[in-house]
Amino acid sequence: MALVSRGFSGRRRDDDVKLPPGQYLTEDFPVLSAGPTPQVRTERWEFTITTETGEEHRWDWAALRALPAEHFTTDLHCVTKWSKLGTMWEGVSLDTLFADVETTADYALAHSYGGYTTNLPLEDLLDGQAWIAFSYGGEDLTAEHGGPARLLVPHLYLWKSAKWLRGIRLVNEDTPGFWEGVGYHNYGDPWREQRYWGD
Ligand SMILES: Nc1nc2c(c(=O)[nH]1)N[C@H]1C(S)=C(S)[C@@H](COP(=O)(O)O)O[C@H]1N2
Ligand SMILES: [Mo]
Repeated sequence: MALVSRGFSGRRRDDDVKLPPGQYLTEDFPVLSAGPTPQVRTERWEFTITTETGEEHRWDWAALRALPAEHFTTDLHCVTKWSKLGTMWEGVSLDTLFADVETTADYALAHSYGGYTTNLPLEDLLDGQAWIAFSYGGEDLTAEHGGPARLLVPHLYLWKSAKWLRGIRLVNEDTPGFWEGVGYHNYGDPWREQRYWGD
């Protein structure tokens, strides 16, 4: 499948493809991490959803992998202007993880092993728009790309897709995450080119 997608996109020119404004196509998969890559062993991995009332829903690695997983193909758009089309993943839909979570909160703050955070409206994590991904291109997700498991919210700029995902906290009031707090756009829609505050 890598051959098919490489051959296909290799014949395309940037202007043949509908890319979000200001983006260019790339074939490779750049690594963008704000700090060192945490080495998280699956034996010690856990993921927690904490509601606005403090209720915790927790999964260890076996519990995550026991859930129904989905194969999906999606385009990635990084705020540093590269886009990568047709990437192939496997993961658990956030709809599955939120199935038994009772909340009236409007916002979510994703947090990672290593301390990274990013905020987004809860509704952007639901309805088939977001996954905890553990496989990329048919292989276990590598640590540099967020393995053992990362958030993937491909309709927003890729900084919203927290690598080494550890938990999601539901909150009534939106609070900026790591990049949002230093000037990146609070929402980050690539099609509206929401790169920085004020865009
Ligand atoms: N935990 C964590 N997640 C993160 C980041 C990070 O530094 N730490 N960088 C973000 C940014 S800015 C981008 S563009 C993507 C890059 O993902 P990649 O390294 O797999 O290309 O991860 C996002 N998720
Ligand atoms: Mo990024």
